[in-house]
Amino acid sequence: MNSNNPGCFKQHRTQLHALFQRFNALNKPFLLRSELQTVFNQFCETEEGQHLIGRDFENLIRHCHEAAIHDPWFFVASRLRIGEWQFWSYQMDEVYCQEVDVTDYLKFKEKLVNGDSPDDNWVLEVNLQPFNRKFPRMKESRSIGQGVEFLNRHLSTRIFKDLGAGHTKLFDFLKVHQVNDRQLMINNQIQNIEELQSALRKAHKFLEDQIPDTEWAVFCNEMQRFGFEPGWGKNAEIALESIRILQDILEAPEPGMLQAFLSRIPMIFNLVIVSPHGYFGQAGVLGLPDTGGQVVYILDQVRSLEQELEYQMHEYGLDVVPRIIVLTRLLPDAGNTTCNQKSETIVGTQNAKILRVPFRNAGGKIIRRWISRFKIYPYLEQFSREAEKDITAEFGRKPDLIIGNYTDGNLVAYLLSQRLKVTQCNIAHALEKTKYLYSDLYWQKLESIHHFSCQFTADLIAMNTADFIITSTYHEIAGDEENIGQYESYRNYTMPGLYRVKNGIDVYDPKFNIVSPGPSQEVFFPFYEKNKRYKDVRDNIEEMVFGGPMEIARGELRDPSKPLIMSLARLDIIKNITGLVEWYGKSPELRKKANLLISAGFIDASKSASQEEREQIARLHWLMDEYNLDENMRWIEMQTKKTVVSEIYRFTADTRGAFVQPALFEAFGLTVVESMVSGLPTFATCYGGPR
Ligand code: UDP
Ligand code: LCN
Repeated sequence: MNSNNPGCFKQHRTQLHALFQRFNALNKPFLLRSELQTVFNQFCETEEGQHLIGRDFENLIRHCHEAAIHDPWFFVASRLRIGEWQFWSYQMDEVYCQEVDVTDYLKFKEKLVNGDSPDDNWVLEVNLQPFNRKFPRMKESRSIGQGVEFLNRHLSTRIFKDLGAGHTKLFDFLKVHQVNDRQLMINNQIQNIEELQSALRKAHKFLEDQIPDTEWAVFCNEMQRFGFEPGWGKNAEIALESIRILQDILEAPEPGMLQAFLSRIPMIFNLVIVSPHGYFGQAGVLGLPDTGGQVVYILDQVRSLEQELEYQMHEYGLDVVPRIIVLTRLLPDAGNTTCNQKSETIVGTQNAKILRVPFRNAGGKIIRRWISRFKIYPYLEQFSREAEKDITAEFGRKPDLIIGNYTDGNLVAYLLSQRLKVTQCNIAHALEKTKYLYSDLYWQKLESIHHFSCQFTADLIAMNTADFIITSTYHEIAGDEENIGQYESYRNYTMPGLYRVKNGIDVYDPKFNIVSPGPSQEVFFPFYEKNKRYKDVRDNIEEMVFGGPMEIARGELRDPSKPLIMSLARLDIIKNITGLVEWYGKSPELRKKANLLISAGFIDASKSASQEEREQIARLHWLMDEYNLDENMRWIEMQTKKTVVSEIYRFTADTRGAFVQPALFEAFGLTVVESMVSGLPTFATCYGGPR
């Protein structure tokens, strides 16, 4: 469509007028993509509508993701392709259209929420694009999330194009490596790139003459005389390989080689993983409020990371012990969990621990009880100060990498990284913005509970300061043709009365890298691998599901021969467990064919510390009463042990059952992969990661 031709739709004036009236008749200030498409499709079935098929206007509506409407004005946001947007305004009476810039579009939305405001011109407008201007960007949407590959390609081309400057960069990079004040890789004997090349030749020749498995310690003096320090390899064979790769890069760089070389250089020895909210512990915590997949993800990640780091240290000949600290909140009133302990060794690791730091109020008094993840922002700066002292005391130096998790952890990671000048990595797990419809526009209404003003600001700061971001899926960054990515939703948005964001994040930024989590296969495995299963755990579950009255259960299944439809999750509104119970309750056919098994929350609401959870518990009881479900449905309290939870999936499979993940929105959904690995047919929400 030609933006210089505002009258471009004039020939279909009457049809467009009729269509706009249909949009207007919905009587909503904002229309979603699905609403726009439905109205348009219905209109196209009419005689009048036929005229718009195959025209520019159809193309525009098909790309439209949102519209704001206030008679006679109609503004649309059109997504030309992933991450690329255009904005248009239409005057409905005149059928006059023109392209507008993002600020005008956002201003129009603000007006619809807050009315005309005299302060309009004083709204803070955030544009982060200029800060990234010099950094390379990807162009193809299929490259999104493959930042490392892209940067290696980019770097090797630059080294190749500008051999002098590129080589100097590589040389400077090799010089900076140290651990515990000990120089690694190259020493002062080598002062420039020519000397490096000459030393590499000498070392190459020397190493070729060694027996391959001769250890570095045997020839370390010769290597030191050439200018080389530990880090090249534990023995002659590996060190020779590293030297060859570097020689090849200096001769003619190539991305694969660069990646291979960079991944051999030991750079991370001490790392911090930040996850402040919820109950971060190793037992008895999963399913408690704000405590689920993130804890599972981090503990699994710590074990793999430690193994990988130990392997690297060993292979590259360093007798350094990698150390990992998971930084979380100390909760004096921790119920039956260990979250009131200052520190805890992580099971299955050599040198990884959980370190807990309390939240304090302005007077310095420790906050004793769990508080919702939405309400912890006032405590994070003080938390990060105290944590900084504890971490540096623990390591005896600053860490090499700080990984944040979720909005609060990413904000703390940012604060720590800025102060300590350390590389910052973010993992969002779940960006709340896309979970709640119009959460940015109507933030004021949601503020008392959700405090999105803090949450989205923290997200924006952390995602822009992060050196790299790990996501679980492509979808999390960039969505798909029909859905906007979770990160993409931060590109431009407005929070009327607070600030508007013009360029918040660019999904083509190479800082994004996809690493999908999976379930631990020691615990989660298919139901038919009978020899790996624990009979006593299965028997207990059988009793819990098909047994009689118990304090931790409600409902008694009258016909245990029916397959089980099963779901388990934290009892948050967004998980929509109550939705599933309602669908089941309303379906006589389903009730005839299958039983429903729910494992979530507590049966007795007074056991819960969370208002949201208590409300969901009350609703579950109400639904069971309303639909008379006590003979078709068994509701058991949340199960927090992995051995039990994994067996519940397999037990469900034994009954020829299925798993349902009915969330209103799910960022990734570990239960979905746990269920699939267990061999269960799995039905998952189409909103978010599972898609
Ligand atoms: N989980 C559990 N007991 C419960 C609820 C959840 O053990 O009552 C575990 C579940 O097996 C999974 C994690 O907690 O490993 C939930 O992760 P998911 O990504 O599905 O959701 P989240 O809670 O992180 O939103
Ligand atoms: C948080 C969530 O809400 C889930 O969707 C993820 O699977 C989990 O974290 C782990 O990343």
